[in-house]
Amino acid sequence: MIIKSKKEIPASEITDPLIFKERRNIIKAMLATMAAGAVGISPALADDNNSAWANLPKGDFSADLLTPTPAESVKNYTNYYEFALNKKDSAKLAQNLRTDPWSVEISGEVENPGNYYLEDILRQQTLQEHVYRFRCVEGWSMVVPWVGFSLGHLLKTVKPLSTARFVKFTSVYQPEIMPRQRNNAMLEWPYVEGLRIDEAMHPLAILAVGMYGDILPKQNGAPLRLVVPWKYGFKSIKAIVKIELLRKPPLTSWSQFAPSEYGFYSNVNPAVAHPRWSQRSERQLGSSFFTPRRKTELFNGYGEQVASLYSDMNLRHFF
Ligand SMILES: Nc1nc2c(c(=O)[nH]1)N[C@H]1C(S)=C(S)[C@@H](COP(=O)(O)O)O[C@H]1N2
Ligand SMILES: [Mo]
Repeated sequence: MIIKSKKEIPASEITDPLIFKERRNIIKAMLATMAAGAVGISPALADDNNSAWANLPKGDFSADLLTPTPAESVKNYTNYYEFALNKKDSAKLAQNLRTDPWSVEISGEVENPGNYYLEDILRQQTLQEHVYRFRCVEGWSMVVPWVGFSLGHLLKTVKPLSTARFVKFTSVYQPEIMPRQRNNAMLEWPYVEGLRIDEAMHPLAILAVGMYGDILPKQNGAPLRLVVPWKYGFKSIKAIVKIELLRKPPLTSWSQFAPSEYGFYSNVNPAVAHPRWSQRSERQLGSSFFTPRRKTELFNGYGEQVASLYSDMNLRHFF
């Protein structure tokens, strides 16, 4: 068994609180190994020849041809509505978030539910750099070198039951630090997102703990966020504290708030306009005033990898 639930871990093995201080070091050490080229595909995935993953590219998903957006642009232009609507303000206010210690509850339709320290999860996962395009429904985009691990790989360690059809993600609730939770502003808090189980198991779906070769800044979702590059940015939920496997689709924060604007799938699709924004093109963060807008691609350019997940769906239906 790869990770254990708390009750199965002998007291002597429970992570020492001091180890939380070591999170950055754990990640840094793994990154150093990665830079040396020693990190390949993790054994659990390599053995998995009979699953849907077998035919997909393995190992390194870095898209060499993508040029990352300057890190400063990514760090200073953030959507984090628990803190503020304004992108600069949210980047500043998020510095107050408490990310230490951090544990993630994984429960629902699984054989091994539990509450897992992030450090214990990290020690069992293979970190890789994933350079992905990222597209917000507001019409801007960026290219980010995330550092993360396969969501599907983590889910497998808790052994999903055959009844697990959907995955629900919940962000942290810290109203004393997050002003818009305190004021009940806009969304129902905490922030909730979801995926269908096959989407969650897709190798492009990752949980990120870092970016640009360092730990994740608080405003970008530290210490643990989802990244689903073929979907609009709001699906990529930040500061995850709970992952539940469910029989039914969860009600997500944005669908609940504005059902006519935000559906469950939210795959990037330039042919289907959002009621308030055309989705045909995107402004690239960090590009100059004179740079033309980029043409948005179906599935954000990841159609070759993910289109088969939706072969029975009418993509002209918004979201
Ligand atoms: N918890 C939480 N997660 C969130 C959001 C949020 O407000 N709260 N905003 C979403 C939206 S709309 C986008 S576009 C991305 C932005 O990620 P970034 O700020 O790292 O660029 O985070 C998503 N995840
Ligand atoms: Mo967004």
